[in-house]
Amino acid sequence: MNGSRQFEWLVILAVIAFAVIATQNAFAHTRLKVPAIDENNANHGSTYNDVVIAHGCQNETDGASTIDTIGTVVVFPDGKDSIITTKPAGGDSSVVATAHDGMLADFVTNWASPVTLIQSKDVFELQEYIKDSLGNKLGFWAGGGKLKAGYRGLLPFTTAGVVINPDSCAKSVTFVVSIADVCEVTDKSGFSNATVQLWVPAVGSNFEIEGLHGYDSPATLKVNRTIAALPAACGDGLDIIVKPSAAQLNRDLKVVVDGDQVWPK
Ligand SMILES: [Cu+2]
Repeated sequence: MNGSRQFEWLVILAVIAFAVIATQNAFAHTRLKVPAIDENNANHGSTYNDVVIAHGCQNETDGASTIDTIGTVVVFPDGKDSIITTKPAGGDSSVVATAHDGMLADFVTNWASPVTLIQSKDVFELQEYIKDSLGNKLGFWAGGGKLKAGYRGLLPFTTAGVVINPDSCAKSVTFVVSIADVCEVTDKSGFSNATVQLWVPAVGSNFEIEGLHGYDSPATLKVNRTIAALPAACGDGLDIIVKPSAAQLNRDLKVVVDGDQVWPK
């Protein structure tokens, strides 16, 4: 290999190395450890999963994620007033989703109580369910103690079996999961990259501030159709996306201890 050839190879390797690092940074957000599962009808929590807290909050001096996380709040769409959209399955990502004028039951037959906590004090001392008025477990919060900046935190839970409506054209159903990693307890006016990391879809709730790290970049759980074949009339089928309503987030994305709301203040 002559000198200029060698140089070309070095440049190519450097570009690849940079791309790998850039990609890792791009994915260094709070997400679910298992972001895609198969549909299934298991009753008592079927898929073992973790919320992965990837980094702490950012200090105001150099913007590095050096601030410890003191708690986290996780909420799934309740499926009642959720925002449902559809896209042709496997289509290119530039296709705009179509609003679905109907219920979640059109695509998922058993969505009610998606979350079961796994007891753990590995990261935080306390953990508690977030429930709707019927007692359905829509999410959870964990807090007390802290996750040191520079470490990752795994918060274990299971999701209930999800059954896709066999008569529907749904090829997959993606549930958008809203998460707040709290570094300092504030009210909304105190939300900043130094106090909270909000992984929340932009649906008009109190928890989205344009420009903050994680803006409109929520975690997701994709459930793939694997039981009933797609009806022939469906063609390639549809990918369904389910986001929580703003009203649900304003109601459910919070920490309540012994009847007192602790976060946001
Ligand atoms: Cu991030």
